[in-house]
Amino acid sequence: MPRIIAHLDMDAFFAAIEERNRPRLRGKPIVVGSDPKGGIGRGVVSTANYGAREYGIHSAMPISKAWELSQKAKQEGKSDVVFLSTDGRRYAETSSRIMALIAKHFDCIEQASIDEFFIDLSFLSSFEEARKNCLKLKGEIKSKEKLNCSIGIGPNKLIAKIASDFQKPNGLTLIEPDEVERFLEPLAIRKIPGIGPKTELQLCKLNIQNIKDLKKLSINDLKQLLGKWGLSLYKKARGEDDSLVGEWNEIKSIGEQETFEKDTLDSNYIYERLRILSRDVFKRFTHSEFKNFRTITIAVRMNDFETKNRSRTLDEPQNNLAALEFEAIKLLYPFFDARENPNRKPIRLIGIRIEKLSKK
Ligand code: TTP
Ligand code: MG
Repeated sequence: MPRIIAHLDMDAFFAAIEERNRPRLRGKPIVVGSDPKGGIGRGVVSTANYGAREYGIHSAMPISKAWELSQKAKQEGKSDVVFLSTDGRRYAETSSRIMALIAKHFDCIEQASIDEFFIDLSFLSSFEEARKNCLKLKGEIKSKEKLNCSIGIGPNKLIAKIASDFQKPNGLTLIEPDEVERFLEPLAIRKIPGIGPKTELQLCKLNIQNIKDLKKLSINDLKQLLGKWGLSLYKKARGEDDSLVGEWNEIKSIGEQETFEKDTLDSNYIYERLRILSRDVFKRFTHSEFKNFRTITIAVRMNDFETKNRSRTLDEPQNNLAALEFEAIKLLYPFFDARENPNRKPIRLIGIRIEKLSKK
């Protein structure tokens, strides 16, 4: 019996919630993210709705760039972009309500991020039944939450996830086992979860653009090129994935980051910001289901965007703020001298996160 797995991903999630809550914004291009400050703002875009995406604006783009694109569109006589700040609490509340709604109908679910969910539908008799159930679920989310989502259905989590992205927004894509190969081969390698800009570049150099090209590499080629990740990629290119719903992407870290108003090497200021971020992270940790953490990681981005992550894993699990602050500050020291920052580049952003979280 083949498994039947669905992946549900909300459309333009943060922006769609804002649009729903403020009827005056209906139909307008919306960007949710940092304050653009008339073009000199320094953060990034969290998300853009589909109207704003038509202007070329997308997640993780510098907010100043999004501003520039919005001004260009305005000059061309197109609608003005509405810029909004993020309201994490409201998005998390909506996310939990959606989770509860899915859980009312299905037992085996995994929340993979704030706006995506896997559902194991193998108990249904056919893919056709799965499609009907998913259409019903989409309808229910629409009527209760006034939000659209896209769903992919396939024989495993990998195919379901790639399929949910295939006809966004408001799509439903069903890939049966005998269609997997034909579905995957023409797709760009970037569509495989886990292939980021780095792997993409490495493969691009070998003239590999789509999944069909990728399948020309043997297990050994891929192992040599990418190590252990190469082995897993070999399977993914063939649409294979045995992981169970509930196994992927459990919350693995809790983190916060901040882009400074001005690039700086003022150590007092940076230590103070790190302390505040540590407290925010700790607060989220104490409200989470986790009892301990073992790894502390800081991220430091310089003015030229060079970014370094530095981690320390403790021998014993910890649960107190002092340990978090102490380790974070130790990791930060070397960025004020030649060890981590020989050219004394000013710092643009710092981040801190805790990992290896445990519930006991
Ligand atoms: P996504 O599902 O990646 O994006 P989306 O829901 O906005 O758009 P779509 O799925 O229709 O393509 O991410 C879910 C939310 O997570 C998104 O609304 C905002 C947030 N997010 C960020 O804050 N930064 C990011 O870089 C990304 C990718 C998402
Ligand atoms: Mg989404």
